Amino acid sequence: MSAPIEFSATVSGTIRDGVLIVTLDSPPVNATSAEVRRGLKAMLEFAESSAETTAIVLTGAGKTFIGGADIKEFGKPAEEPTLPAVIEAIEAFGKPVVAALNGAALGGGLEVALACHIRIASAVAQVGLPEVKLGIVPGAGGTQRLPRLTGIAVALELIASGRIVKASEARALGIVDDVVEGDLTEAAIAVAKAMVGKPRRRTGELSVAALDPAETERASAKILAKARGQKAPGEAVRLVLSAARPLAEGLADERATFLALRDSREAAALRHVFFAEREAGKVAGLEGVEPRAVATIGICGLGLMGSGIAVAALSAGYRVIGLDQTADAAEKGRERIIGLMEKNLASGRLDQASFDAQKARLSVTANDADLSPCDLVIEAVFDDLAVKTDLFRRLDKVLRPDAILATNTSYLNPDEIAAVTQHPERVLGLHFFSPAHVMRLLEVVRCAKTAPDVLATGLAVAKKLRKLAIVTGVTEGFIGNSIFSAYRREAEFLLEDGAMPEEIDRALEDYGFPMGLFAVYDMAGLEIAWARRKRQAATRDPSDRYVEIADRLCKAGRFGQKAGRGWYVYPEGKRVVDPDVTAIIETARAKKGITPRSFSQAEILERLLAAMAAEGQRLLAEGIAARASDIDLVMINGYGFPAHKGGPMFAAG
Ligand code: 3H9
Repeated sequence: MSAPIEFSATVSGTIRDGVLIVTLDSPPVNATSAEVRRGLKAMLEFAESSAETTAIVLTGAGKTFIGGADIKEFGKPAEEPTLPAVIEAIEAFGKPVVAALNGAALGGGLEVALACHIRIASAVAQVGLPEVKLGIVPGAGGTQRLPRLTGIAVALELIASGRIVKASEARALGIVDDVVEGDLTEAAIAVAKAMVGKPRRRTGELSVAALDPAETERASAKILAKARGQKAPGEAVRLVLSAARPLAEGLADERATFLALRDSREAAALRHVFFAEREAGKVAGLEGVEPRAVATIGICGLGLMGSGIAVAALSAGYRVIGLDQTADAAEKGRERIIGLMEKNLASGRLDQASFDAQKARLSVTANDADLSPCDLVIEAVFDDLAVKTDLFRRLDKVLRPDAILATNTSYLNPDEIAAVTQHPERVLGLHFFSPAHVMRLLEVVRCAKTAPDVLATGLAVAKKLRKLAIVTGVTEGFIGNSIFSAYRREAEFLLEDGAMPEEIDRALEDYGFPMGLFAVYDMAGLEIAWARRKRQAATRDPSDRYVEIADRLCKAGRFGQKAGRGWYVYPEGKRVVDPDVTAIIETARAKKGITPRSFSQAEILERLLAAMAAEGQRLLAEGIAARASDIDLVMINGYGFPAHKGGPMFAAG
């Protein structure tokens, strides 16, 4: 083996048996920064002139092959050489180039691999072109080379969704040529040696059959329907569908599209979301704090929320002990949990062995003392202070002193719940969103006395549950429901001022929300919020503007979809405007002497977004949210705010 050869600070190689083994080492994810690109260019120049080098193996240091283009460089002036130029040089290279995928090959990373003359992968490798999730299309050949390996239909699905596939599936789809169980570098060297002097299979030179028009139509309609106004998926579809043309033409089109999208507001928003997610995990005051060990989780209250939490905990590998008020209720809870798991089994998300293992880790009881082995107990009982404080007093007696107690309250003050325990420092809030086994957001509530390692444990458990944890301080409704309340209040003001529910919903849906606010109310049911408003009536400041239209709807028995009517009516399941609702709104306006005026979509949006952003500012000023980007993530992941708009704080900026 030769002495190490440095091509740049991040790209180096050694020669063994005539094979130049090149390693990219640019933590954290070996992104193709300018430094890496310069190194690859220098490496090719060296390999070309080196008589000793007969072939190249390209691999990555650490657990990633190449994580993609360096997203931090986007928005800065371009530096030579460009990635497409490096990739073109790899594909055209006279000596065989083997990609040895030691880990994730994503975006520009997969594009590098696609230009290599053969791709072998370790079993842990993953490949994908996730660019659409960043509001862009692949910009270094992905839309043109991938279809040449997989056919247009598969490439369309992968590129338009950004789906990442495991090595075994990549092999089945023809993206990689082999999956290696043993030593990847050794296998790659053997492959490289065998390729010397043989004809090369250059991806760019392969032909690809155009898709038949019916299939094209069907596939693109499906993708565009999901895109909800985002540009990148549509552009990805256009580029992949036209991959049958000459490569150079396709590459030029792709590059121009990539550059235009990269500089768009949509891409900036999605980049903001990407970095916001990584930032959210960094919580002040927790540096070096070790979380407590958690193996067994108790869940109190096995209704819809508790069962969802149980399913999430079981699938993350925890033992779960469910508690409900009676043996009968506990058994019903167990059935509900198993029912949810069975759905996952039927859909293929869960295999039989995992199902059996999870079932074996679940037990239920109606006896508080049976929770004594728990390291963490999460309560998901009725959102009532007396019910929750009674439960916490009881739990405080049966749990080990180092066990953690979490409340899933949405609107109560967790400090008041913590105050009834002997050890308030072991109490925190874990506010799940329903259905808890599906929704990714988890608000982790730092109460006044929560100990740092208790908070750290909440975050560690959230990570294991594969949730996006956002730390929030205590305020009514925490981050999400505070902003949601402000948004809802503004929507009701708009309603009273003259906008109709369907106009407000259309404005929101055209903006990218999956469903308008009033349609969401109908889906969720209007009665719970009504009950809360009735409870709050006595303490409401009479000088506050109060819109009673929703109350009038409830009084008329319009509780939403379940009742067949709410803000809309639902003949044959389709949402339709109801003149009776219009009449209720008009009566309410008249009673207050309001002369309705018309609102443009832009005005509606502006008012709603401004209300959210103003409430967000309050949360920041009061230290409830640590950073604006945390607020954005809550609204995107819990309330349907379109990710490609970056969240309410980003949108306001
Ligand atoms: C692209 O390739 C365009 C091309 O088609 C065209 C070019 C011409 N750049 O996620 P983690 C940072 S677009 C810069 O926690 P993991 C991240 O911010 C790109 N930085 O690690 C974090 O920093 P910090 C297409 C990046 O092990 C740290 O790395 N590629 C990049 O859980 C660790 O990140 C993608 O979209 C990047 N590309 O997961 C893939 N990626 O520690 C994006 C990460 O300061 N990346 N960072 O907070 C991922 O999906 C995951 O990071 C990966 C590792 C699976 C690679």
